[in-house]
Amino acid sequence: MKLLNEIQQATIDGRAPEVAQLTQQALDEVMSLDDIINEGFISAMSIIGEKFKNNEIFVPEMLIAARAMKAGLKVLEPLMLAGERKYLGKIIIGTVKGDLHDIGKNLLGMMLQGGGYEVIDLGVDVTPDKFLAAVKEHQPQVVGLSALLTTTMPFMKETVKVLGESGLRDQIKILVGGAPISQRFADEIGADGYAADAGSAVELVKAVLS
Ligand code: B1M
Repeated sequence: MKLLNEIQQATIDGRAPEVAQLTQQALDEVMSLDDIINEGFISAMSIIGEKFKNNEIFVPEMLIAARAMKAGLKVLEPLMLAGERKYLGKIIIGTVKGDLHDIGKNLLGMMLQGGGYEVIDLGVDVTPDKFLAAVKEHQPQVVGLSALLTTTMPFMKETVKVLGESGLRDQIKILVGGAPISQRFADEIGADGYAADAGSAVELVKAVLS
């Protein structure tokens, strides 16, 4: 699809205003949110990630592409957030300690909100203690941890451990996700579930709360 290719290329090139404009055009042409996100943005980020791995681009270009993707997501946000206001449950989300990647986590938050859940987003670089304090304060049913770096995966494990030792573990379900995370890792660290993408995370939340 030509327009989705254009969104992908403009995201890779970091042309934020154009990404926003093309995203609006895609919505006007009644393209689905899933197609715009998957074929426009996420595919662009995969290409960016490959280029970075191969030393064809460096951190600034990655950052500029990320900003362009955010500009596109901003256009989609009102549609993703539209829906039920009577919440189905409360979820705390955050990117674990040492990790500053927030695009996937933000997408997760928007999809969960669109799915009818109240979302408390703790942001990035969230320490295990901060997760614990938030659980005590907000008493959610679910905690969603995101990690994009292999070097920050141990903090996901640490967070599960700290929540486990808190005496509150049986009141919450801990779900994990992010590019380097797998079901096997989730099992190893004692999480209650793993989702490969934001869409499946909403399904997973539904399943663990049912
Ligand atoms: Co970074 N980065 N980055 N980066 N970056 C990756 C992750 C990398 C794979 C690139 C590569 O080498 N190919 C690599 C990690 C390698 C590794 O650990 N194995 C990497 C690296 C090395 C780094 C730095 C160390 C680079 C450096 O400084 N030398 C540095 C680390 C900074 C830090 O965090 N301390 C760094 C920095 C950055 C930027 C700041 C420039 C920028 C982030 C901007 C931002 O987020 N605000 C950035 C970007 C953009 C990327 C890539 C290109 C794209 C990430 C992204 O946004 N993807 C990434 C390569 C890649 O992933 N292909 C890369 C799109 C997003 C929608 O997908 O986040 O995977 P994702 O989320 C998905 C799913 O994973 C899932 O749902 C989402 C949507 O469906 N999901 C969950 C995510 N969290 C979930 C939680 C759940 C459930 C599902 O809970 C229930």
